[in-house]
Amino acid sequence: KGNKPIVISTWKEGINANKAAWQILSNKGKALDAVEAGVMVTENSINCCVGLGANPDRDGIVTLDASIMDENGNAGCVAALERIKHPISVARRVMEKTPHVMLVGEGAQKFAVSEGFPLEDQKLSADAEKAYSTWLKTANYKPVINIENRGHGPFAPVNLPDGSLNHDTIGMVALDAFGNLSGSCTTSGMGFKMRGRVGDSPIIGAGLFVDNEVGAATATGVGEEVIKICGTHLVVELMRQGLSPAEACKKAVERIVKKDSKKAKDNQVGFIAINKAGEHGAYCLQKGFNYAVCYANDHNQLIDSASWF
Ligand code: SD4
Repeated sequence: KGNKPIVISTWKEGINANKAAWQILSNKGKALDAVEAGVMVTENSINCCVGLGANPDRDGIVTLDASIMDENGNAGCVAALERIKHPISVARRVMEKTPHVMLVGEGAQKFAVSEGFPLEDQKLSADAEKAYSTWLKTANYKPVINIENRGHGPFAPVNLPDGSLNHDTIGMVALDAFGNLSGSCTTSGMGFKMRGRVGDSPIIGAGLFVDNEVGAATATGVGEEVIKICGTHLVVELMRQGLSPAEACKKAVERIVKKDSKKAKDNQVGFIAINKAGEHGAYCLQKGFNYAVCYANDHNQLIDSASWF
């Protein structure tokens, strides 16, 4: 009862990202190209949590994390990348053009520039500037649950030029017409994070994992919690043992709860997954997480994830 091709991605912004991915998948394109083009849409839009318009770290600097994986188990990642618009494409270049998996900070930026990526302005977007100056008043660091669905800044949702309120860190996984799986994940990380902090999104097996024999998964939410259980690797391994995507995501969330149920109550983590048959599923800690599922021209739909709490 699965679908092929299929693409799914995190949060409401996933709808727009899926459209770009579907364009490729529906024309017999590769899942790898689809997951790159898909999340580039989000990197290009002004939003709190992805791309150069996103919230900065505590020092006021936007630093970006991204990862990509193809059907052969190849992977590329960048972390703490500054002033580059499309970290997902730099991650892909790391995968395809270097003997390495991950480049960080200055070295990642240098590599991006050498590959022809333009060095963008350091300036914060107007929305991020506003959110940052509000944050500076208290300089209180506490991740806000479902921030991606509330808009800009951790305190008050702000209407964006396009009238939309929903923005996100984006993770995307896809199965193409040839039955191959790929995935991508890109983010500015937690808003107002410590300088140098890296989350789960650029870490293979944490924010993203693809195994072409079994399935693919990506994560969103408090990256520290995802890293500590090797979240998406766990989801894929659970699918290998026969669990459905939704069951596997639930088990991974359960692992987080079991470790520290008190802490889990205050955090959001969400997983989404697809398997080789094109079935999809999700699970999260707190209500309010959703994901976009697309497997036909007229089927690109936002689905509310079931939650532990
Ligand atoms: C991080 N997981 O840097 C990312 C943030 C995120 O929804 O996904 N927010 O921890």
